[in-house]
Amino acid sequence: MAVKGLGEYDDQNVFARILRGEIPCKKIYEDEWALAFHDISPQAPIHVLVIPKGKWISVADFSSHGSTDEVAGFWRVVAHVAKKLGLWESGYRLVANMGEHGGQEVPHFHVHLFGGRPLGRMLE
Ligand code: IU
Repeated sequence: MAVKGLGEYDDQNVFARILRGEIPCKKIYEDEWALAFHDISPQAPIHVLVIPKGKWISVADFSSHGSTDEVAGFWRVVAHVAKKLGLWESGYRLVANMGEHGGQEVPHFHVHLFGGRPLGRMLE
């Protein structure tokens, strides 16, 4: 079920718990800004989630409580992971679902990174 509203951050959401090490993940990369891991239900040969360390639900939180360093640090991890997975030459797709209409299920901001095959114009 998609996230209804984009209000208060829920410390018990599954990605907050993964960040705290309470739930395991197949980690690809982690630094002070972000964590990247394989999606539990991959929709492409490569399907990775990159999540910021900050308590952000959506991009709106970039401006309300994300420092420039945090925002830049997060996006650098996205680029680093794409390179690490060998996707810079072939290309890849980034998707971020926001709120109910965006189909967001986990209320901690995340970017899906899809790759490993031609993806067509859109996934859905
Ligand atoms: P969404 O953009 O919020 O809809 O994406 C959430 C993703 O998190 C989705 O692709 C799930 O397969 C994925 N996921 C996960 O990797 N590990 C988990 O424990 C849970 C969801 I719950």
